Amino acid sequence: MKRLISIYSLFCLVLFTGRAEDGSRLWLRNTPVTNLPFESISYRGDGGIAVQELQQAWAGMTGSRLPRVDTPQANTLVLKTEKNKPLGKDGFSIRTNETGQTILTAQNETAHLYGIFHLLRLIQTGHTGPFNLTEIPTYSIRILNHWDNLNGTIERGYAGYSLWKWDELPATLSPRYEAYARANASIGINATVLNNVNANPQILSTQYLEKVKAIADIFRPYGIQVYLSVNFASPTVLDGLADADPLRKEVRLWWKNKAKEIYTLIPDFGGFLVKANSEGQPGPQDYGRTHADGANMLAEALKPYKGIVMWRAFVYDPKEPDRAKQAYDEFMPLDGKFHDNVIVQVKNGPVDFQPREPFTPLFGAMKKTPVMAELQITQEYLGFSNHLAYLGTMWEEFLQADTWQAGEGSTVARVTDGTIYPHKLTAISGVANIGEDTNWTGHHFAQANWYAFGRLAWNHNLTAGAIAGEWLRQTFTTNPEFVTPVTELMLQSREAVVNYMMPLGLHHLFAWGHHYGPEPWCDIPGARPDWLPSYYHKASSYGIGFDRTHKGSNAVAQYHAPLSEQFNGINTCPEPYLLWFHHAPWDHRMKNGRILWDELCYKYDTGVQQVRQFQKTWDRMQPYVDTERFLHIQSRLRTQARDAVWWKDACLLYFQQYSKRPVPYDIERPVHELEELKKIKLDMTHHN
Ligand code: GCW
Repeated sequence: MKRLISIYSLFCLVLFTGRAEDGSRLWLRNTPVTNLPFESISYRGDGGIAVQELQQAWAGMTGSRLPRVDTPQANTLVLKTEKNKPLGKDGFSIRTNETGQTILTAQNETAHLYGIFHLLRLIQTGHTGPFNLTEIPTYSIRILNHWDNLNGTIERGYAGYSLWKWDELPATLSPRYEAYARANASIGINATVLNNVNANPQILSTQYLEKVKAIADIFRPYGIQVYLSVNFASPTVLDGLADADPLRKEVRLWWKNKAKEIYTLIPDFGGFLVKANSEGQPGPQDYGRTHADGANMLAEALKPYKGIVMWRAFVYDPKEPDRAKQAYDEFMPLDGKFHDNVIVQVKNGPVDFQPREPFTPLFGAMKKTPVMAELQITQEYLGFSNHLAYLGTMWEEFLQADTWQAGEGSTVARVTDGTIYPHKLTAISGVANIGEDTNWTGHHFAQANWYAFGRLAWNHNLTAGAIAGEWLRQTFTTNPEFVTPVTELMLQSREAVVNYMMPLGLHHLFAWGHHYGPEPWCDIPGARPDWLPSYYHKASSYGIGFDRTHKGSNAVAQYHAPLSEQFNGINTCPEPYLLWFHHAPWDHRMKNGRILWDELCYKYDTGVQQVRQFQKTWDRMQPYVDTERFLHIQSRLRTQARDAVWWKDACLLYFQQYSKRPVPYDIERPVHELEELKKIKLDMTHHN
């Protein structure tokens, strides 16, 4: 009965509102607007995909088409294609002239499409012109990395199964492939890696390449280039070669032939992404060769077709006393040894996508080899798709971090975008949070992270706040009563996660197996030490934190002056990174006068209070949001609030055994028993 009623109410909802508010339309809602900047459009030929998209949006906004005129009049939107070197491949300009015409100039169809989506974004966020702007993207490759497996599961995916229906392809084409391409093009994303970096060699089999081709054909009009993750041992698995030694002739030939086969099917194929000699994946080191040997072999195979290799620097070894140092130690000696169609892909932080990490010191330090950042959009370590955590602020903090490698102002943004080191190859990647859930990302607010990644990849100088505001206006409403408080909520949300999970530079306190809840006590006999929380927090009766100073692992020395010394000094180290770089005594005096233990308690409590505040803010937003999305988000915030208390209690009760100090009396008392929390075992294998 209950089920019947809910089906009935859903039916009514659809009947009265016209559509279910299930989030499927993302930020592309084409909400009706009254004041439109043009009345007609003029273009050559058939106008291509740009005009098609504009007309579709126009129909949504006005219920009719934008009339085409042969001779531009006042209030005509004119699409102009012209050779214009400064605009580059993807750039465009939009100018309203004296006669009231709006001229959208670009070199090709895809750039026109970007221009159209830009205009639509402006219109949907309340701009009516006149326009006078030029947009040239910061990075030439703006790419998503899907960690999607061929069996339909997604590693660290929290929005259901994979969008790619490998079993049905190439015969059956899901309509979501095109919807996906459109959404990405709307924010300037121009490339995607379809499969997991823990790559199944089968992706390179002829059978799968035909499936890949079918997807690539759908993406092409939207300017999305397809890449694949490849398994370094593919020649042995697929064709029985004796080994995959990158210096052996047969192996090199195998890759050349494979590249030829791929490009015959997909002439604009992007290239390979490779995880090698990392977490058990095969790689050139299996044969005593270097990462450069491996990458260069693949680069050579792809070169004739202008393909590129994205070679990951995510490497660590249990033998290393400090995991955070290894990528730098392994890759710095190879600087300059890679072919020019190789780019080294480096995670933002030196450990692994934690709620907060300092930037990986390879940024800026590798000068002769192009380096690209890998960000994680999926919230592996930030509450999956249960927690509202807007990552725009995290990425802004990272991109604007000063590496000092070429003097002050050598921000991560500027050492990767070709400004400081003039590499032609520039790119940025984000591990996708997209799955087959109707709303694409599980949590409605997780759409904002996909959106923010695209916008920052297009322009890394945009602020997290501006992006959040843009996204909210398009996704919910332009009403400032809603936009102002919810932007504020979004801007605080990542810091809230840091506070209730791992404040003051703590990291990797996550439960074994999944990375959702806390298990700072976790100890599995025989387990790799660098997979256990105690390796990172090192709590003792003296204090807490990882000593990476000159007296400890000396990871600080991988940073350029003055950062190395700044991080090295316990009183000069920025407090958000204190326990990342220092094993500090419990009574260490913080800048606000509190001792470390007390400050830790206040931070955890602040995190909990912040989420409680988010709940209050959200409840006040009910009048501005459709019921469906309102309730969904409200429910997830409740989960987040409970989880925040779980994190606080688990960490404080556990660490208190070492600090032997009381939780400051003016904050809320723990409500759980440590022993009870230790018993929680989540089965996250079926989280999907
Ligand atoms: O973040 C860790 C994840 C692994 C992942 C690995 C990587 C794809 O826990 O699931 O594997 O990093 O980035 O290679």
